[in-house]
Amino acid sequence: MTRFILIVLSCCPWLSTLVADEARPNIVLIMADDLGYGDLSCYDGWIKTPNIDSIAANGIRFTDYHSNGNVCSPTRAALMTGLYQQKVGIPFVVVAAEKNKAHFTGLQDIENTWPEVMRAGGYATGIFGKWHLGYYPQYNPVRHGFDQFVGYVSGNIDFISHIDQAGNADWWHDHKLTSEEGYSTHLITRHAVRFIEQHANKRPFFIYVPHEAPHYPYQGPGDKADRTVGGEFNNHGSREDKKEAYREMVVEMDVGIGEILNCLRRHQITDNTIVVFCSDNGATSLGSNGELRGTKGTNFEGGHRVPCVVQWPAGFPKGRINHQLAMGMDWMPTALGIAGLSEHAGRTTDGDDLTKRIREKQEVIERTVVWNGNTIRRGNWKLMLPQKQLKEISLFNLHEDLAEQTNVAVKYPDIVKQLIMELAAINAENKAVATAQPTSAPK
Ligand SMILES: [Ca+2]
Repeated sequence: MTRFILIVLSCCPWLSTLVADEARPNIVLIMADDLGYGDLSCYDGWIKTPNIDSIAANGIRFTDYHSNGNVCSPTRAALMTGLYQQKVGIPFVVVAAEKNKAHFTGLQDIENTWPEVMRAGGYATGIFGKWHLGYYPQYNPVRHGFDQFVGYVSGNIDFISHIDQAGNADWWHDHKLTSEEGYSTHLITRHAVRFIEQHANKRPFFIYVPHEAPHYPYQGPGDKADRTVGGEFNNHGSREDKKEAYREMVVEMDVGIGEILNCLRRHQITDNTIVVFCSDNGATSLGSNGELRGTKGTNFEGGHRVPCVVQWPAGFPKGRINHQLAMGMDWMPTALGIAGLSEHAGRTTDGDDLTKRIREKQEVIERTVVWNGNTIRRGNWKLMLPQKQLKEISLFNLHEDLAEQTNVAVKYPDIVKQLIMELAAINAENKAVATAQPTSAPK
């Protein structure tokens, strides 16, 4: 029998691709926008999210997972490249207003992106939702490895009229600005499901589903549009009961995730599909970061320690809690390792392949990572230079003080000194290889 297969394979080389494809898992990467550590029911949070919880029950729930940035664009730059966002030249938010130079920045052609590698390796690739890595045509996701893009390029849009906070229409099918009726969360789900239906059991696929929820404007599925082109509006929306709107937004996203999981079941590809769900930074004060200090936009744990669950029934254990320190930039090297595409990663990634740490029960491995050039973590130690909401150099022991209430810098001067040196070294390395960004409209 084996001999027969070998003969057939040598006659028909394309068959070997098919055989290999059959073994390679599909990947569904779902990311919420501004969802906090204390929002989901599987993290003892205040919103019931049975579908996201089911991913945790079927796989792994991380307790020490972090977004690379404490705001949107940097996290996405790191996620798409496996690199620190500083190296990609996107350490700040790409803004909608043209008067700000950060409006002209975006993902440059020189980057070797995760979808580019997947596509070159035979995967069908699609993105449905928020991009936020550049406004200009050369930054469009279809120029950076995605076969298909439906969604928006700015930081947020009206969930119903799809207008960004600068008052511009922002809903795209690939390169084309389009108008499509529907609540953005529903459209994101619908297009993701359609893509899966088109490719299931034909080609392995990689889809990236960056949801808008629960970022402002706070609008539930039953609300009216607040924004009009060129009109005046409150960016956060007109609802009085914003906290309730926030809850409705998370619930609706969870329902959509249920539809994606159902679609996988319908096509009998659940077993060999990796589903990752995470957030891109911590919650604002409207949501919950649980016991963590700080919110979105700060480097306290509340700014970047976020929910993350993953399932892959054919390859990962079930129902496990994982305490390893993990980051957004780890998912690209993890996926490439599993898909057998690691050698095509381009620049050496800063992220780690998490596969072994997910599969094997082991002691937590010490790791050193940084946030935003002024915060460093090594093992349980976290050092923060003076910054937003923090006047003095601070050292926290997260093992004993997850809420970052007690600065122990004076007690451990040697650790402070070492961490400041390590932070400076990583900053220097990131700066030395950082991709240049234009300061005016790119040609
Ligand atoms: Ca965000």
